[in-house]
Amino acid sequence: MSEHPRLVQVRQSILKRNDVAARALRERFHQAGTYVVSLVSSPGAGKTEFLEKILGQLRGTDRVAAIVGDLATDNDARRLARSQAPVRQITTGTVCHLEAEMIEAALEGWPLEQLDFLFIENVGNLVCPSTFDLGEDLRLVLVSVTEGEDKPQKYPAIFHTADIAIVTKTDLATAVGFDHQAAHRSIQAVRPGIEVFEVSAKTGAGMAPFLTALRSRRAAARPDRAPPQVGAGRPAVAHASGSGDRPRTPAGAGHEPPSIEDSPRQFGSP
Ligand SMILES: Nc1nc2c(ncn2[C@@H]2O[C@H](COP(=O)(O)OP(=O)(O)OP(=O)(O)O)[C@@H](O)[C@H]2O)c(=O)[nH]1
Ligand SMILES: [Mg+2]
Repeated sequence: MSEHPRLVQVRQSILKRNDVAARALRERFHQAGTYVVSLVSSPGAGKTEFLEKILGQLRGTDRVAAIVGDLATDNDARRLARSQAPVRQITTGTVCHLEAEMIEAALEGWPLEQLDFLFIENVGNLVCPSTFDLGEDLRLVLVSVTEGEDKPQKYPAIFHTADIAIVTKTDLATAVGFDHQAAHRSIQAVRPGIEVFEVSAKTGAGMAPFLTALRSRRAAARPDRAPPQVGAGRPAVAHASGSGDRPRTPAGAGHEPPSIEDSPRQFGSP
């Protein structure tokens, strides 16, 4: 008997296990009232830079925290911690994506109910993360102007599972001859109707409309939670949330067993 059927079975089993864990996370996030947003993109598209700006701008009014995944190093957690928000790093070793059980482990000891927003930066990869539901409410897929306009059509799976597309590094658009209309056509061809924002985390352009949309999405998903009071924001620690209205469809990417640190490195106090 060839090995192929066995491999398929193992992948299905891993994905089913992830879906069970993600469902539990989503329920937990709902109960806690925490709105959870994940960020996916190719390596270097600007997730950390964008998230650092988001954390910095939301901190004054909302209780925010972040979890960041990378194969190695805690560089991104250190960068995000400059926002003064609590941040935890997951180091995945050889695993090219985050999984729900990794998020569950990283949440250990974090009082989710004290968080308005929890952000999860996935490992930089346009393929593997699409398969794994993390229990998030909202998935952002980022594509930078330097990557070319046709990335959505080349990597459709990640766009299929995303709720909002973000075109990043717009300050470089002219220098690289970025074709905005072609990029939007490419995104809409893969995910018709998806909301798209163009931002530059470097200059701050486009951040305000995105943050307004983010708050609206949270208000719609957590109608029982009063909007946070200005000045009440405190970097409490958190668990995540998820809406469940858009399942993350497994695609069967390659996989190795997760290797999360026993105690994820944390920056900032809960
Ligand atoms: N000019 C410009 N550079 C940016 C912008 N956003 C990010 N960069 C730069 O692009 C590089 C990669 O940005 P990161 O935020 O580290 O990208 P990332 O997606 O988090 O990367 P990984 O975590 O490795 O996948 C860095 O040198 C950033 O300074 C932007 O809006 N404009
Ligand atoms: Mg990063």
